[in-house]
Amino acid sequence: VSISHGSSRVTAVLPTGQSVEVHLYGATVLSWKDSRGQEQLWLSETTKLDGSKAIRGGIPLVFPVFGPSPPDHPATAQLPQHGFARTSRWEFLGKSTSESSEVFQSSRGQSSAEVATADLSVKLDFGLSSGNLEPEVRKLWPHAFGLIYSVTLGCNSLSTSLVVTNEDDKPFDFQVLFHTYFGISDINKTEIAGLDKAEYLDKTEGYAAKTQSANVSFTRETDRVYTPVGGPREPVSIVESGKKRFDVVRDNLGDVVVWNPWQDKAAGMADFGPDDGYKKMVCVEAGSVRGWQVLEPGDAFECAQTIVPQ
Ligand code: TA6
Repeated sequence: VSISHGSSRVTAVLPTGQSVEVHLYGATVLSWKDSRGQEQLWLSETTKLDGSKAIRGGIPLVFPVFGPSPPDHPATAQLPQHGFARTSRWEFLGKSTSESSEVFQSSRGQSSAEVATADLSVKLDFGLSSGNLEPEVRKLWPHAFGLIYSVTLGCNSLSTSLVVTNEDDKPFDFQVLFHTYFGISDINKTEIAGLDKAEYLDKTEGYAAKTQSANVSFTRETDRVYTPVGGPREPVSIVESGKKRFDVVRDNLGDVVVWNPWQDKAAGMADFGPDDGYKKMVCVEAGSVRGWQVLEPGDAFECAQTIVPQ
């Protein structure tokens, strides 16, 4: 496992070739490649990376509010859309590796060269707290908190997890979501499975409440907040041309947002490029965004997603 920690980016590579790259701005995963070096996420060709705007693509981290702050929630009313986590500079706290497969001892007794690669993984930890938050941001959400965001690269998976701690003397509430942009080859041949019979709010129709029947397919701008009936353990899958590409398994995250901006919205975003890039991406976002998680003083909240390529 090799780690390179440039000024703003941390990259991890497994001996089997998989790699992940995380930008310290927002602790945003920029790239996740399979053992053949094939990119599995989508990143806009015109994304900003200079801190002037959230990164468009990869896995932006949404906290403490999803979307624009709702009018009935004054505590987050002054925050930018999707909160401050994805536009703050995080600290790299370090890495840990695990080899849960048996290790073959070579005749010479050294094992590293022969380590079985079945379950090798590397976990990268990132931190953001009220203590290192920009003061003007701190004013907009004046709570004492700690965030530990972990990105775990495995031979057959990528996990992201977040631990939120309340270090204040009064409770606060929040929403959280991993805004994952999956790379696909053609949105017209892509469906989302695992949401059958799920209730959802249709953001393209004034949050109208609807129920999903069968797989989600895409023919226009799609922006929906699903609450799958099977609960977090039920995988949601990205299916392309009838073949499963990715499973997304959730831990303590009851909602799944499905988004594709389609042609006009994509063309209208300066940091979304190329304009027809909407055909090559789909956002399937594990989160807790319908309602608010309340955290009592001293308590911690943990959530995670695990993405498994099929
Ligand atoms: O996750 C879907 C969504 O809430 C859409 O409504 C759209 O706004 C998208 O997020 C991107 O938001 P952003 O602030 O990154 O442009």
